[in-house]
Amino acid sequence: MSVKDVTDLHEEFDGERLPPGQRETSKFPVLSKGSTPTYDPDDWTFTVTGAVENELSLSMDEFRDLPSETQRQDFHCVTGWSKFDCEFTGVTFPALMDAAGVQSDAVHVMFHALDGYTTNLPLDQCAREEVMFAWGYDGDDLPREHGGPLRVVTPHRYAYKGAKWVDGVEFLTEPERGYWEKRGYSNTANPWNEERYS
Ligand SMILES: Nc1nc2c(c(=O)[nH]1)N[C@H]1C(S)=C(S)[C@@H](COP(=O)(O)O)O[C@H]1N2
Ligand SMILES: [Mo]
Repeated sequence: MSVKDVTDLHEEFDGERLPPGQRETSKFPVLSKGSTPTYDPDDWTFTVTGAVENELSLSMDEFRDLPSETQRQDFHCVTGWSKFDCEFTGVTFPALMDAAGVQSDAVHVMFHALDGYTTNLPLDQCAREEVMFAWGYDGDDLPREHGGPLRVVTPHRYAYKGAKWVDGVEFLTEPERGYWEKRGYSNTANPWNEERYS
């Protein structure tokens, strides 16, 4: 299995691999606003809505049939820890955009999750190959507490931009704010500028 290494993306932000104010951990801590939500795999559907040519409603099998890949990525939590060399397997955001056909007036994206969490990003910050919908982690299924069956990863942004338990992505024609972005975390969340709070 080939693994695409994107752990050099800090160079794009003129920063060190370890962003300022972060410390490296070998553990993978769990950070959730509440408890891990339960779900029924037979009823689970992933929806793509809003400013798209084809609104999608996919089962897990259908989702896993989309083109997928494995990437080695770093993970930066706004609370100050970074974990290097995480291997995530899943569908890249650009591959999902191809499947849905994004309309020209789409400028922003809202992610929706099973626990009611939401988070937002400008479309140009999502339309990057290292933004992934991941179901695999280090060769296994993504652990439930880390967002299984499916989560978003955003190695170019603090990890609160990556919704665990994601089950919907909504293409918007104007910006909106998600759960933490309404509660004082930075809307932009660039780790190399320490954009932690707004
Ligand atoms: N659905 C959902 N996604 C979420 C969260 C959450 O509470 N619910 N917490 C976010 C925050 S603040 C962080 S730091 C990361 C933590 O991911 P981890 O628990 O896998 O380390 O998930 C993000 N995604
Ligand atoms: Mo976080």
